[in-house]
Amino acid sequence: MAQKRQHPNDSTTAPRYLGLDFSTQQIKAVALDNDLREVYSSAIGFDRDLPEFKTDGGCHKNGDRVTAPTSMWVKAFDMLLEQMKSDGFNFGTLLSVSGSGQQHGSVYWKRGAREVLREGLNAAQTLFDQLNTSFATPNSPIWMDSSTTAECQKLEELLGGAQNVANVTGSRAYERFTGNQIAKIYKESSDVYNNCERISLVSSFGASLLLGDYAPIDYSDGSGMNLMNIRTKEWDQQALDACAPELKERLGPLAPSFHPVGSVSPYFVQRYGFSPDCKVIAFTGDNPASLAGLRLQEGDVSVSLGTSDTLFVWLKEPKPALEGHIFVNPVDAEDYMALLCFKNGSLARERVRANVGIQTWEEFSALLQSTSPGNGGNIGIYFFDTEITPFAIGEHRFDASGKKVDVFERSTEVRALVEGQFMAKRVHAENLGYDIGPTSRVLATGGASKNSAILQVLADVFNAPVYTLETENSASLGAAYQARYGLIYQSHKFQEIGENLPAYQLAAEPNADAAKIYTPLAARYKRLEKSVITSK
Ligand code: XUL
Repeated sequence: MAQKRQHPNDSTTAPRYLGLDFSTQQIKAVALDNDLREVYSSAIGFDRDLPEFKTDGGCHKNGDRVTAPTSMWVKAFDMLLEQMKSDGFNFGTLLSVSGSGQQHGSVYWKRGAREVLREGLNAAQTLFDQLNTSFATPNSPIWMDSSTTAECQKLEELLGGAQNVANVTGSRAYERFTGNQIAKIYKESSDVYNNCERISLVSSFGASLLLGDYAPIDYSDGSGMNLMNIRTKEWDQQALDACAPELKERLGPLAPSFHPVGSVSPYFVQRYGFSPDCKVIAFTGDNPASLAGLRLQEGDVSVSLGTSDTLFVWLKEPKPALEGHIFVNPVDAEDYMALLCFKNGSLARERVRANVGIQTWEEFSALLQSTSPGNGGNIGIYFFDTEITPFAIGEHRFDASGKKVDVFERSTEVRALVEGQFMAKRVHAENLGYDIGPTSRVLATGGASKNSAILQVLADVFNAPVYTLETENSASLGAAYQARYGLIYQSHKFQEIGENLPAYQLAAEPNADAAKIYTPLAARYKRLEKSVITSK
């Protein structure tokens, strides 16, 4: 059964904005009213609601090749709309729709598919029945695929090295990035490539369904392909040529993430009662959409403390590096965002908790609070699993003199872990161009953001106040915000749309001497981290 939630007022005729999220395991819809309050949500889970596609976690894994059936997404979209219809959702109230998609995944439209989208859709039939033969390959590679190491090496070689690829495209070559995925398809299945008329990202694919035509790829999600120049916001010809011939025409144009790309196609007007004036705002990637959903501002960092930890950093002047990703900012195309993933998040926190022989987070907090900021100069680096940022593994402990030691006393160990994790975040954010300023804020989300002792360390290390907020569905919410913003961006700033929304909760403020302690300690951490890096 689909999950749904409906506000009692939903049958009203007041204006609505719709955000769709095409994520790895489900498609979700969130509708907001004019005050951006959620009035409706519904979701279709791929494994649960579409068992005929036999996916596990929304995909098929074959070694390091990971794909999803493209037509499953089409069918899920049909089901989601039918679900909304049977819930009595009034599609005619929608002024605009936007969406987000799992990043990097790609869709290969077959020659002739544009014609079907534009002219051939019959409102009496499902999209699935009419489009399931419109793809040059039935399987879309997704972000979990890691089978393109050879293509990455080739791209870095042809563009003069990893740092050069990062300077142009915002990231060094990554296996899941779409250019390398396209290069693999071209190399291994040239018939698929030759028979393909347009390549969409999952995001622009979703927009194309609604638009009844190929939607442009947006700047932010386009930054996750290793193909777009993040400064000129144009395709980089050298990168295109390194991946496959005649690629530019298959990718089509690019657009700012909050721009209207057209109105919904007559199919949706006839079948579901959308207004013919309902605008489609460019769809974007789920991480950029989440930045919008969190309502990040210039100077802000968001830290999601989950199984792995993820950082979004708002940047004015990006400095691409070998770790992390720079994307064009989804709500201000002149600015940028950095995305940093730290694999050793909660699992590492849980492991250290177990290692020091305690069962609860209360005891963990008590040990943390029994030690002083700066930990007497002791620094720990805990990469139990091979870390992504940086690429390194192992437990490393250093005393105040910089000497490697095998063990710390229990409370020192706990503080070393938490300080080490947050100094890593600060150092890598700074490496990409982040600069802690007087108005900087840290927004903490995820499981560990409930722990105030941990948040105090976060505030001290970043020397900035820490706020928390509930963010169960920041991607679909961000997409719905973009739907609203796309109608008014010419006269408003993105931040203005959220003026009536609840404020964030202040959770921790930095101690007066935080900068004095952590600026030099973070510099020391940076040097020590370098010394434990395994070269890639
Ligand atoms: C980001 C990434 C994932 C997907 C998940 O680079 O690969 O976060 O976007 O949906």
